[in-house]
Amino acid sequence: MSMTDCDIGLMGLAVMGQNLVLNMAEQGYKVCVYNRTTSKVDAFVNGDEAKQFDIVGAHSLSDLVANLKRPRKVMLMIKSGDAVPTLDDELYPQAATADAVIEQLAALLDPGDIIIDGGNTHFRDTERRTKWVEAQGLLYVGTGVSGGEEGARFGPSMMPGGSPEAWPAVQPIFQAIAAKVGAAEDIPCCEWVGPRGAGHYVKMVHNGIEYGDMQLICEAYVMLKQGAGLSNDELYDVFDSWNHGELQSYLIEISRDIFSVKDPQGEGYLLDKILDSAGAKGTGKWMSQLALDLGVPSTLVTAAVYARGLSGQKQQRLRASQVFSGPDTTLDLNQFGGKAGFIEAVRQALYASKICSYAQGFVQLQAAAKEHQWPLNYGDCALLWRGGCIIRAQFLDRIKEAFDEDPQLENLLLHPYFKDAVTGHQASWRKIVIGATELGVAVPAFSSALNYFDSYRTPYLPANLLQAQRDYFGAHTYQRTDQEGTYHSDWLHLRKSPKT
Ligand code: NBP
Repeated sequence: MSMTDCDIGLMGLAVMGQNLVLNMAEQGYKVCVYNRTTSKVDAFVNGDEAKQFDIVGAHSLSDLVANLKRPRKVMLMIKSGDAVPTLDDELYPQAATADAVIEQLAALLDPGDIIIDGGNTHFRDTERRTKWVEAQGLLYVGTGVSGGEEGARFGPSMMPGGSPEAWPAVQPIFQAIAAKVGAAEDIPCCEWVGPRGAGHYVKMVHNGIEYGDMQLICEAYVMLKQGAGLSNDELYDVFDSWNHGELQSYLIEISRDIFSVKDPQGEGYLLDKILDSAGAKGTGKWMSQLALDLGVPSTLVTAAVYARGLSGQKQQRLRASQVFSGPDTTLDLNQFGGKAGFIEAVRQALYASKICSYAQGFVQLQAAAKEHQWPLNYGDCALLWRGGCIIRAQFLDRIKEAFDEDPQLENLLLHPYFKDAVTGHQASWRKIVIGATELGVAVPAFSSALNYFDSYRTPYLPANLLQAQRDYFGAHTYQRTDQEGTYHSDWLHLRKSPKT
């Protein structure tokens, strides 16, 4: 018999769903759960952890709906997007699957009820679904959820967007389960992001920034390892000290920990036994694709996506390594003031590059907000990432302060704090990129960040020649520096006759 007293329903009892339910239950909410494979419902509800709470199992979507208080709230934590997602819905069967679930649910719900998608959904799907669900008289929330299993259980970062009228109804639950930051640990890493797909866009940018952070840390690692021959024990100490300074972050912390782990199956360290071939689930690629669409240079995430792609071409790399050899040289650490100076230079290169990466992420968010008419609050976005999620870091407080001071800040690099940091670290950053080039060690993200910085900060780029070329072969026209208007020249007739 239906009780109609559950605060929220959740469909999708895999890792994320189960842990979110336990988190909600621990916060005092009564949750009704359902899963496509219904045996998982009973297994979960009767499991050791869930048994301690008042969690109700449902064996059909209609049972799930029947158990909920009004306005009903049903959260989906189901697979969204396959391993190689594409933006084309016809080639993207999981999107169609989620659409089918949403259609079934919509038929069971009443006006004012709320469908919530907590998966890693492409924002275009969320834009489209919000409109469709609203047209059925219902409300829709597409929320980013970050922090993996641990975050879901003890406090994720949450980035909700969709129908604004849904926010007051979901806010208490979301903010109760979200990670908390601040001196009193009372500021939830969950705030309304904006209409339609805004929440999933912010989550995608979070993931893209995560790609950049991870790649930058890997480049710092390879430079310390191959440039100065640091052992895993030394790397542990370096990362531990970095984690007490301006680089303090979850990713530095877990990297430090990784350097300490011995291989449970034999001699040496586990890290040294791991194949250097990286996987990806596609959100980094989405961010790169959308940056290209917007015409904004999010080069760090793109470099990171390509770096993963090249790492995956292990057999090709092995074959090429038989054909080519890099420079036969070692780094002269004296130019950095010795080993300690070199380690500090790598740290500075990492921090300066990281600032560029975040600057790019926020520029992309600003461009997307303009295109899609989302009134985004960038300081809040930084706050949402301050705790619970993979890119959580002290540094995000500085970003929040920067956007609180100037909500229209054009580029983070222009804020005095980041300007001083990049200016102060610039010399070391250049030396590390030069050192990597001399050594023949690829640092695509360090150098991409530096190239972005140099392109951004210069009043002159060689695009005058580019425009001339375009006008020469395609009559694409150009503008002049000394006069208003649009010009085209007959370059063939104006040119100097070539020597015959
Ligand atoms: P998965 O992404 O592995 O999805 C498994 C769940 O989806 C199961 O409950 C499964 O039901 C259900 N499902 C599938 Br598959 N196809 C379905 C369909 N056609 N109809 C109904 N249900 C279907 O689980 P997860 O790793 O817990 O992630 C859940 C969501 O959260 C995903 O969108 C993911 O991208 C996102 N996310 C994950 C993480 C993370 O760290 N894992 C972090 C942040 C966000 P079944 O039991 O019947 O197969």
